[in-house]
Amino acid sequence: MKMMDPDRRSLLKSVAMAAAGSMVAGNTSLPIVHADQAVRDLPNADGLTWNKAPCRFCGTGCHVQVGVEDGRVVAVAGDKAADVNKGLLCVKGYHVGGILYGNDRLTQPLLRNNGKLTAITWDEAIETIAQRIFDSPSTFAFYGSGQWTIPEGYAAQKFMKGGLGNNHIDPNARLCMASAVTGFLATYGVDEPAGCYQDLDECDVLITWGNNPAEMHPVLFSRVTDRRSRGETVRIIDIGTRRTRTTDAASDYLEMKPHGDVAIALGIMHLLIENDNYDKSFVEKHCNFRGAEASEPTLQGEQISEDDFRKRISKYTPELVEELSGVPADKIRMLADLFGNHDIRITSLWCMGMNQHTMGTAINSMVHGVHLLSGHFGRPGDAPTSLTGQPSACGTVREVGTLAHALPGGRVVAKPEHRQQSEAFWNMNPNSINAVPGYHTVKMFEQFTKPTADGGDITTMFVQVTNPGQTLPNLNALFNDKKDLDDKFLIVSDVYPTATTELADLILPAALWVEKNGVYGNSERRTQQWFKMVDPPGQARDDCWMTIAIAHKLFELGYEGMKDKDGDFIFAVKDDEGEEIPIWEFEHYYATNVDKHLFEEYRQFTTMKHKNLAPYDEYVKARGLRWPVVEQEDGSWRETRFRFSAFDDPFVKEGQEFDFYHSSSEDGRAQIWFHEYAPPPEMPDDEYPMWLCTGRVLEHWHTGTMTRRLAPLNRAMPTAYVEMHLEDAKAANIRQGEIVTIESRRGTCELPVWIDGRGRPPRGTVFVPFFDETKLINNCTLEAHDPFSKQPDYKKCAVRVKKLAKVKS
Ligand SMILES: Nc1nc2c(c(=O)[nH]1)N[C@H]1C(S)=C(S)[C@@H](COP(=O)(O)OP(=O)(O)OC[C@H]3O[C@@H](n4cnc5c(=O)[nH]c(N)nc54)[C@H](O)[C@@H]3O)O[C@H]1N2
Ligand SMILES: Nc1nc2c(c(=O)[nH]1)N[C@H]1C(S)=C(S)[C@@H](COP(=O)(O)OP(=O)(O)OC[C@H]3O[C@@H](n4cnc5c(=O)[nH]c(N)nc54)[C@H](O)[C@@H]3O)O[C@H]1N2
Ligand code: SF4
Ligand SMILES: [Mo]
Repeated sequence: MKMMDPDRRSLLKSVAMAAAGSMVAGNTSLPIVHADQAVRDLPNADGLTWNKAPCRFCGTGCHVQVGVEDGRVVAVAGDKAADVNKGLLCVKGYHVGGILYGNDRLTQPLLRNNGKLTAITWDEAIETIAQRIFDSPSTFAFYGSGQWTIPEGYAAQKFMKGGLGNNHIDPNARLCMASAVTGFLATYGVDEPAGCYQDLDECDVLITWGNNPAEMHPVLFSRVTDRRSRGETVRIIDIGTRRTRTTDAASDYLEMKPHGDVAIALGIMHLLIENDNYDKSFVEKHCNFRGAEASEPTLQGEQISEDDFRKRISKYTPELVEELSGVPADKIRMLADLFGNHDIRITSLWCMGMNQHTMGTAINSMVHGVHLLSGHFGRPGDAPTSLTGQPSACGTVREVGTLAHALPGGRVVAKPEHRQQSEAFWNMNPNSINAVPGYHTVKMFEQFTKPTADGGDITTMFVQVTNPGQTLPNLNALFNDKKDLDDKFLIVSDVYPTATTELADLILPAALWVEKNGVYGNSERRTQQWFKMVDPPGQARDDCWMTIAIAHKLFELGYEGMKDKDGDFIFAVKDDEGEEIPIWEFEHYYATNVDKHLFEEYRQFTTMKHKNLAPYDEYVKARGLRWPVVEQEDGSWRETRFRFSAFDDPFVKEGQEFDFYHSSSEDGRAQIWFHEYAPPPEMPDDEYPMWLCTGRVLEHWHTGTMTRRLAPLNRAMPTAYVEMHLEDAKAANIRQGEIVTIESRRGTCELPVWIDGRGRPPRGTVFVPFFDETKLINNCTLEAHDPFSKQPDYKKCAVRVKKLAKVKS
C-alpha cells in the first residue's frame, strides 16, 4: 500500500486549522474557507483510512472525508466528490472530528438515587425503563430530534406508534421547522421544497427573509458569494430585524419590525395584482386562491375566488405595509417590481425568522404565494426555498414522520387508511395504531412538569439527541418544575453532561456520529449514508440500539404490542438461515447492518407521497441522492432536482409543464393564500420596553455541548452576550462589556453587553444567542405558538434591560 506522506497528512490538518483560525479571527470576512487543494482522492495510507460522512452539524449537509488512524478520528477534510459542498467546509465542519473527544464524554449509565448519580449496568438501565413503560404505557413520552438518524427516528416511531400504540412522540424539530411543514402542506398538499441548491447557482436575485445563512448555512451561502468572485452579478436582498453577517454581503438591507414579513408578503402580492404584472398564465393553469374560514380556521382553509382574493388584499398598499413593517413603501415597490419581472430568476430563502412565528404557517404559505402569483417557480433559480436547520430534520422528522400526529411517508394517525397501511407494512395486528394524535412538544412538557395529581399525565419521558433543559422556551414553565416532582422520571441519552441531564433520573451514554452507522436527510431532499468508523468510548451505545433493547425487554415481559402478527419481535432481524440475530444484545448489534434492515423496511412507506427512496446500497455508493429517486430501465437510480416541473420530475403528468400532484384541491394546483396581518403575541410596553430576539452564532451548535468542547471554537466565541444598540446603551448608561440583567415576564438572564458587535440590532431591540448553558436566555422567551404548527416564537418578546445593582461594600 502507498504510504501517505506524513508531511501531507499534517498539512491536511494544519490547513484545516489555519483556515478555521483565520475565519474565526476575521470579523467582516465571510465565514468560508476554500477547498484544500492538497486533498484529491484521499487514498488510504498505512494506518490511515478515509471514509465519507455527512457533517454532524447543520442542514446544509456537507460531506466530509473522515481520516481514521488507530481507532481515532485524526483528520477531517472537505469532500470534493460531494455536490453539496464541492470540497468546502465551514469552521464547524473542519473541527467536527474533535466533538468525539471532549474530556467528559458520558461513558456509563447513571441512575439518580436520593439526588446522587450512581453507575449501573446497561441491563439494569434497560430493565428500569422497560418496567416503567410496562407499568404505565400511556403516560410515557419520547422526545426526539432532527439530529436523530433516519433509522433511529424510524425505530422510535415504530416502537411508539406501532408497538406501544402511544402517539406521544415529538421532536425538537417542532421548535424548528414545524411551520415550514404546515406552510408546504397548505400550499402544495405535500411537504418539502420543490427546488434544490442549484437554484443558488442560477438565481439573479436572492432574498433572505429573516435568516442569516452567512453564519447558519455558511457553505451554502458561499455558493452565492463565490459566484460574485467569479464576476457574476447576484443581487442579495436581506430582510431582517437586525444586521448580520448576511447583511454584510447584501446589496440591499430592508430592516423590518418583528412580524413585518407578513405585511411585506401581502404588499408584494397586492402590487403584483394592482400593477397587473403577475403571471396570469401560470396562475390560471396551476393555482387556486385560498383563505382562512371565518370561524374555526383549518390548515387547508377554503377556496376563494380571484376576485375575493383581490378584494381582501387591496388594503395592503405600500403605505400600510410601511406602517406595519417599518420598510419604506418604495422598497416594497422595488420588491414587487422584481417579482413582476419574468426575465430574472428569484430565489427566496428562509429559516427560523419565518418559522418561529405565531403566524408561521401563514407567512410560509404567503412567501410561496408571492412566488406562485409571480410565476417565479419551478425554473432553476426561481424558487421559494425553506432551509432546515438540523442535519436530518427533513430526513428523520418530516419524512419518517416522528411528530405526534404523523406516520411514515407523509401519513397521519388520524386517517384510517394510513393506519392500516402502516400496520400492514409493519405486519402488525389491526388497530395497533392509536387514532388520536399525541402531545406536541410544548404540551408534552407542560404535562410532564405538572404534578400527576393535577392532571400531568406524562410520567416518564425519554429524551434522545436533544437538550430541552436549555432549548425549550420559557424554561421556568416548561422544564425547571421537574426538579420538585418525585413521581416523574426523566431518561436522557446524550454524549456529554447537559442542562437536561442535570434533572435526569437516568442518564444513558450515547455513541456519536461516526461511532455508529447513520443516514441523514438534508435541506434539499438529499438522503446521505455513512458507516461506523470508530468505537464509542466506554459503554456508550447507539440510540437506535437503546430503543430496540427497550422494545425487546417489553417483548420479554409479555407486552403484546412488541409482537407482530406472527408473534415475532417487531424489530426481528433474521440471518440467511432464518435464525433471529439477537440485535438487542449490544455485542450482536453490529453482527448485521441494522440501519440497512430498518431503511429497507422504511423505504416501502415512501412511494405514496412520491418521496421514493432508492435501496440502501445506492446511498453507500453516492454522496447522497435527492428524492424522489426512481429506478431507470437500465437498473440505475435517478434522483430528482426540481419537483413538480416536467423537465425533471418523473411524476408530472404527460403533457403538463407543472403538476402539483398532491394538491389539496385534487386538481393538480397549488394554493395562493391570503392571511390577514396580526400583531405579535407580546409587544414592548412601558414595563418591558424592548424587543428580545434570540438565535445562533457561527461557531456554536445550539446548546454548545459539542462545539464548546472544541478549543478553537470556544476561544473564538467563549460566552453568550446581549447585542445592543449604542444609543440604547448610552440612554441607560450601560457600557461595552458591562453585565446587565435581561428581564421578561417569565424570567431573567445575566449577560455582558456587546455594542456594535457581530450583529447589530436597531434601537429598541436586543439579541441574545442561546448556546451558553451558563446564561439561559430561554428563562425569558415565550412559549406562544402558531395554531397549526404548534411551533413557538423565540424571535420576539418584550424585555427590559437592567444594570446590575452595585454590591454594597
Ligand atoms: N452555526 C450554526 N449554524 C446553525 C445552527 C447552529 O446552532 N449554529 N443551527 C441550525 C438550526 S437547527 C437552525 S433552525 C438554523 C437557524 O438559522 P437562522 O434562522 O438563519 O438563524 P437564527 O439565528 O435562528 O435567526 C435569526 C434571525 O431571525 C430573524 N427574525 C427575527 N424576527 C423575525 C420576524 O418576525 N420575521 C422574520 N422573517 N425574521 C425574523 C432576524 O432577522 C434574525 O437574524 O441554523 C442552523 N445552522
Ligand atoms: N432561544 C432560542 N431557543 C431555541 C431556538 C432559538 O432560535 N432561540 N431554536 C430552536 C431550534 S430551531 C432548535 S433546532 C432547537 C435545538 O435544540 P436542541 O436539540 O435541544 O439542542 P442541541 O444542542 O442540538 O442538542 C442536541 C443534544 O444531543 C447531544 N448529542 C449529540 N449527538 C448525539 C447522539 O448521537 N446521541 C445522543 N443521544 N445525543 C447526542 C448533544 O450533546 C446535545 O446535548 O433549539 C430551539 N431553541
Ligand atoms: S455548512 Fe453546515 S454542514 Fe457544512 S460544514 Fe458547516 S456546519 Fe457542516
Ligand atoms: Mo432548528
